[in-house]
Amino acid sequence: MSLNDTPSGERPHIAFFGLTNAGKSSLVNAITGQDLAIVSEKKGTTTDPVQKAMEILPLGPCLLIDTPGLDDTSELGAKRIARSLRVLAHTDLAVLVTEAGRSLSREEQAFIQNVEAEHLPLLCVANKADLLEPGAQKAKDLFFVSARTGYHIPELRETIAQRLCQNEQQKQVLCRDLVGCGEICLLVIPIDSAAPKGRLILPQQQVLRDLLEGQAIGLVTSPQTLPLALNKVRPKLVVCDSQVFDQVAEETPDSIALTSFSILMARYKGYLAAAVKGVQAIDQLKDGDTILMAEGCTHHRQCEDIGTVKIPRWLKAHTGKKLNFVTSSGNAFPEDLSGIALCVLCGGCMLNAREMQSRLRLALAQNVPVTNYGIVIAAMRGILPRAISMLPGFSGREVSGA
Ligand SMILES: Nc1nc2c(ncn2[C@@H]2O[C@H](COP(=O)(O)OP(=O)(O)OP(=O)(O)O)[C@@H](O)[C@H]2O)c(=O)[nH]1
Ligand code: SF4
Ligand SMILES: [Mg+2]
Repeated sequence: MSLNDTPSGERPHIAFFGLTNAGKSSLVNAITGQDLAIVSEKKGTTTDPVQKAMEILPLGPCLLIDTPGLDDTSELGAKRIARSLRVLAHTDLAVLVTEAGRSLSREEQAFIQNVEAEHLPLLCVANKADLLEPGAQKAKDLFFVSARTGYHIPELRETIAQRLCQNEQQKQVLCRDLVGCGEICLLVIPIDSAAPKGRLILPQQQVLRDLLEGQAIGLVTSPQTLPLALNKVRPKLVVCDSQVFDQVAEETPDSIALTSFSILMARYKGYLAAAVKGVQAIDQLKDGDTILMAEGCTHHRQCEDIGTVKIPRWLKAHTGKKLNFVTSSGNAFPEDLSGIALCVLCGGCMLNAREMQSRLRLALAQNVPVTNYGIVIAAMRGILPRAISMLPGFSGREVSGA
């Protein structure tokens, strides 16, 4: 996916699950109208989840994910099944591909229970309908399709789009609810050696885009020209890069609302309240504690060394403790968090809301507090109450000592 495409975190994730040979890969190909996935009569052809960013009508940009079979009995089968199930963490709509004319297997039934436990939308389709006797395609709740003949494929695309549109309508906006039509939002973006050459990073682009959609006026300044900008305009909201939070807080009058890109992202991805609660764990950190810094992308990170160098240095100085730091990146979030005292998530602009919330649930289930980059920086600088108090549902008093 190029930088000009819709980011994967913004695309609904549609994942296809099922037994080996059910026709998952064939169905992905039929829906996209392209030979993306390898198809064969040999069981276990797909060995790793394969994802592809696509535009399919009438849905628009989305991410289709083909997975290995849920009944893979090969030597590596258990690992492949675990990888398939891990895909559920970032799936917005699960499609269970069964075969027409047979009843659900034990694995398929267990999968349905798994999806229901995650409160995830599920679509069950019975593939290979072409092999049924005419008139036999009536089973309740099952969508009869044929990847081979194209039978019901346009209807399946429509149904997928409808189910996902319901999700989209419930989505949290990024910042346009904070700055009204015609009001000014001033973005403070440092252009230093850590900034990528020739472009803005994704959270900055997304905030600008959201302001435009809300008919607000988005202005951009560097920290150096912030005083000049504030002399010329009176913004309703200032949004800054977390790294310059303290300088921006000092120079922005208290009467102007101030927050960071990272805090807006945590709200957008649905875990801000938990992250504000989780940050209070920094005051309980002890010598020898290990902190997990979880980044959402792999190499060519857009956030440079903020998670790996700067926050660790600032946290050690703030707490005065001898802390250890471990890092995870991309989709490789560890399932076992034993020995982790605090988990600090990045803004997660490359990941979808479900993935961020699933990381949160996984950590909280193991009693590991979770917070995020911008929140931990704001808390260390003593400006967290101010940085959240303008957000609906927050007053700033959520932060202890505020
Ligand atoms: N008759 C018929 N055969 C189909 C249909 N869809 C897929 N097949 C065949 O079923 C076999 C398995 O298809 P795949 O798409 O590779 O199945 P899969 O679920 O991805 O299998 P694994 O990757 O092994 O888990 C192939 O021989 C396909 O040609 C269909 O609608 N009708
Ligand atoms: S590290 Fe996180 S916030 Fe930074 S660019 Fe990657 S996904 Fe986005
Ligand atoms: Mg396959």
